[in-house]
Amino acid sequence: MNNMPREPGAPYGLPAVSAGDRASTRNPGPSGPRGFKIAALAGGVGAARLLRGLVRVASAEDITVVINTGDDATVHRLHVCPDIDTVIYTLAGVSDPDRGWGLASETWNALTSLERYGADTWFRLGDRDLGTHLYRTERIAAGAPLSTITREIASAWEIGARLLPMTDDRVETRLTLFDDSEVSFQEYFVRMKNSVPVKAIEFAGATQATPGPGVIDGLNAADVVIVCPSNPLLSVAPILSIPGIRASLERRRESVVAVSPIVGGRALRGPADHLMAELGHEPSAAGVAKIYASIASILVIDDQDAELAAEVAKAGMHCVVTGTIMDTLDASEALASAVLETVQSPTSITAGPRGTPPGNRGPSVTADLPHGRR
Ligand code: FO1
Repeated sequence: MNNMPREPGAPYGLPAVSAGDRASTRNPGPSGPRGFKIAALAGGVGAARLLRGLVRVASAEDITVVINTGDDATVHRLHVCPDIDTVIYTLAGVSDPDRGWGLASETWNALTSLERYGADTWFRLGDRDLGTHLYRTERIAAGAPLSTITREIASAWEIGARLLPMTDDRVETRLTLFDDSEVSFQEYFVRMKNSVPVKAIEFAGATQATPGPGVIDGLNAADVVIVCPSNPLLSVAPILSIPGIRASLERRRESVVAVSPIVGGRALRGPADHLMAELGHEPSAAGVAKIYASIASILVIDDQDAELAAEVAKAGMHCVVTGTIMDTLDASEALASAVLETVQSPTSITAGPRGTPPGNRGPSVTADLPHGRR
């Protein structure tokens, strides 16, 4: 663990972010001292928004991101990795701000041509985005592993953080519906607009898969592991299903901090709230705590859920209450700072309200574990 002295108002072991760093939208470069290692487990848009804040308060080269690939799909014979691309495009500052996925200023001419021919176009690939899928598909056909291709694509977008697919093997998230039919993640999420109740989720191929190169080492070497505010059952669970990953977090759960994707009983994006209910979990920050208690010791929840802090503590996690809605870059940065601060001392955290610049935080609400449960 890193024991660097902490500057006033700075996240743990990291200096306060300068105004210059905050002004830039694309990889501002290292703003913290080298050596404080951060690993993150990431799904799509929620994770990408936290990571865009993280690269502004920590040195990008000290950040390792393990990304879900259970959502990957073959579309028009192209290999599409939605979560990897969402993280890359967001960190590069080129993602579409409204959709959260795909590229900004996108056009859809190829899709329109496909429509003319009567092809299936429910999964929309934009013209600019197509280049990424064409490149990845060609490289896969040439025998390159997904981890190598991801490094190449991230490097082309000048991403400083190390982005790792959870595995180089094919692992597919599959959902069983109440009529016992089985659908892929994208069929459920996009085609069915995640509006059908789900009976079970499976990560096909997971038991035979191995973690991608650097994944276990990156998790073990990190001073802190962040579980990003992604869907616990559809985005984080596939990562944990890869043999070895869950165990590596369980062993060091004291320095694993999760951020709840559920705010006020609702998922900010996607189906996490109703999916949790359908699969027997309480759709709340307290329900998230019960899912994560074995792998993480700290849960960051939103101000709106402050009254759930005691329940989170009862589930066995230290609870930190702060603004978690990342509707601006500053909010992403403030949350990233607050998350890093939690590993300093979960019982005396100062995480300010949403949008409060680092170094100018108000008091937070924290709840500690019931006596004897540390
Ligand atoms: N999401 C949609 O809701 N509709 C789409 O047509 C769609 C296409 C798409 C293409 C490329 C890509 O990288 C992502 C895309 N997404 C689309 C997002 C994706 O389904 C989800 O965001 C993730 O899989 C969940 O994290």
